[in-house]
Amino acid sequence: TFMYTEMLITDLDLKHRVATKLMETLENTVSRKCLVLITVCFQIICVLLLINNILDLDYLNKKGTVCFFISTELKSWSDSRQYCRDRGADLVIINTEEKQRFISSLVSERVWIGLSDTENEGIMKWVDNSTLKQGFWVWFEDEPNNYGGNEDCIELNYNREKTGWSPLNSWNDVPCSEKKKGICEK
Ligand SMILES: [Ca+2]
Ligand SMILES: [Ca+2]
Ligand SMILES: [Ca+2]
Repeated sequence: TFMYTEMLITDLDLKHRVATKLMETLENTVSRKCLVLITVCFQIICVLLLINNILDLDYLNKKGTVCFFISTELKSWSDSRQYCRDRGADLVIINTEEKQRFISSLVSERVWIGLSDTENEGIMKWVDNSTLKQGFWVWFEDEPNNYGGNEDCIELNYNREKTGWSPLNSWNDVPCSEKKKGICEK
């Protein structure tokens, strides 16, 4: 009986050890598979993000690129406009506060923008023939005043010396023959 019991215990012990070993191997295999799966998933996500970024950049390049430049010569409004057009651009159209602030930050002198009332006195039109939007007023104090009955072209006057100046009150109508640089937009 003693021998039998001992053998049985030994046998049970062996079975237990074998079972434990099997379980360990199984767990190792499963966790290794999990690790491989997670790694592969991570790589796929990385590749997808990369593709997404490239597509986004491509989209932005096609849609969002706007280029501004300042003419290098002092010219009348129409000659400044021609300067821009010769370079595939036109005088700038400022139709948002954000753009007004941005353009203001670019300049440090009086410059032409693409706005005038040459055709009909008092009706301001942009170079794309659209009428100046109501509610977007960034005129300098008491402007436009059509001073002397001869002011039909609009300058942006970045007057930093004058107290109370802000980027949002800087437009003024002046004679179109005045010579100054222009802001072009491409
Ligand atoms: Ca006029
Ligand atoms: Ca005028
Ligand atoms: Ca004026």
